[in-house]
Amino acid sequence: MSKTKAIFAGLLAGLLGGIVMTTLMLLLAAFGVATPLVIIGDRLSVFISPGPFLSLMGKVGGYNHLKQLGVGSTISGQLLVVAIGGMVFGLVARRYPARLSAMWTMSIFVLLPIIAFAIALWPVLGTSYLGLPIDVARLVTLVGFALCFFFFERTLVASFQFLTMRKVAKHDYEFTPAVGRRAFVLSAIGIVAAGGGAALARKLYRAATFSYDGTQYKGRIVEPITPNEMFYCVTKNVVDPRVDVDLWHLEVSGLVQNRATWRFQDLVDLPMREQQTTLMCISNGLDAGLISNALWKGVPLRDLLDRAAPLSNAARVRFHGVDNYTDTIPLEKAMEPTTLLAYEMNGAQLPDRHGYPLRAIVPGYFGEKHVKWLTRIELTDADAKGFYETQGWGPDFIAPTRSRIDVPEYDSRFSLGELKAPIEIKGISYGGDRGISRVELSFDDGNSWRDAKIYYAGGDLSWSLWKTEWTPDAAGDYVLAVRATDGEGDVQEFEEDRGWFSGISGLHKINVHITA
Ligand SMILES: Nc1nc2c(c(=O)[nH]1)N[C@H]1C(S)=C(S)[C@@H](COP(=O)(O)O)O[C@H]1N2
Ligand SMILES: [Mo]
Repeated sequence: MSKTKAIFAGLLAGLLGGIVMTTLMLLLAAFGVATPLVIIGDRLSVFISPGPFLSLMGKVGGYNHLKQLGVGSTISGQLLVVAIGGMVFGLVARRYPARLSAMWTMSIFVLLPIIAFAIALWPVLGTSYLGLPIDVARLVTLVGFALCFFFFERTLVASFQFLTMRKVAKHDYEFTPAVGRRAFVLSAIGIVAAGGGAALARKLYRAATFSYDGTQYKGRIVEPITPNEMFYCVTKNVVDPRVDVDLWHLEVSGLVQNRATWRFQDLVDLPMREQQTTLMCISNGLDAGLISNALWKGVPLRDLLDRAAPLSNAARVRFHGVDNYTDTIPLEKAMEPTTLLAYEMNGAQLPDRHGYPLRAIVPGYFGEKHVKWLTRIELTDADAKGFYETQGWGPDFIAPTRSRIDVPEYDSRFSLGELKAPIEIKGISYGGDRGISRVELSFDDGNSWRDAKIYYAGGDLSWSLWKTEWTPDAAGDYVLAVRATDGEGDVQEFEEDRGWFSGISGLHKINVHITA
């Protein structure tokens, strides 16, 4: 067999193996099993600090595009690696035909990758989009890896042997035309497998988070309680979990005297608490809508922690989602009666995208801490860090007081001659878990202020809605600004000492143009 033929056969066999393996990964993903296609991205993203992360996101056109780019490059990278691997394999097999033995190829192409992937991806192996407990999920993920690598290895070896086998018939010709025909057969198989993969990819794309990740709630439509379908949404996932509650459980572990696991029904049977709480993403801009308010029903976390009896060195609580998202809160915050494990949202079962069957509600802390699809609560020491915290967000995760003008829109125009009534100004103010005691409006860019009317007071944990009427005296360009005072008497302002990645503070302003 010539060198060229060995390389060519290896390349083709490797590519076919890669296509079969990728299709199998997509199939596993469709069943909620974690595959390298997404968890490599999860593993890597904690190493990208917020600055580069935001600029990368800006360059590719948003979080959704970044995720697509992530999966796309993982698939391409995977195919590139197997193509090169196939060529090297071709050359080695030509030199040392004995190396084609199953023992040898299995070790190189199955065992070795399993070990390498298990080590490199260890922290994210316990991911399950079906909601399996973390330790079971880790095993299932590894079995999935093994299956994928096994199919790769068998396809590679079988295709290579098929391409390079000698004809035992009369003419012992090696390359043409037989190998051409065989290559054709293999390519056809490859195209069929790739077609199957593409169909699965389309199905997964439709189920993916691209259609709703980044949903905002703002403007004229804002009501005191955000309807579930309109509640803002942020997820790190390409495809969100759809938890099977029969497979799922909640673990309480770490620095506790009594470890425990809870079935869903046992949690629901505990004394419950219902409260309105507003959530806001740490990345929410002054004029943006990554903020919403809902009525949550659930169990105070304290009730579970009391039973678990935290050890004296426990200082933080780490929440784990089934999607391998984690975040931490101080133990004192976890013990507040308003820190909940919620299973209902606005009177309905928690929707899938908002964390079914159970999520954390941590009033006054940024959305990041309200871990969805919760499956483990771990008591840890003071140094524990969460997903975004490891990236470098924070260190402050307590929401500053924020207000937004929802009506009128930025750059609105009104003509004095046509105005039949005063202009209505409306919006929201949010004071973390401190509540809102006062809202003021300015029509001269913050030089003078006058009170607005709070027409919906949401309580300490949720936003308040306010409005006022404005009759401009003269034509001109106006800058409207809003500021609130929280329940502790602190007036909303730009906080100079708040770090770059601890959420923005300051006042929302809009331009309004008044003509004669
Ligand atoms: N398990 C899990 N929980 C999570 C996230 C996630 O990606 N996975 N995203 C967090 C972020 S960044 C925010 S802002 C809130 C958003 O909650 P919502 O989508 O229900 O509004 O959930 C948080 N909890
Ligand atoms: Mo967020």
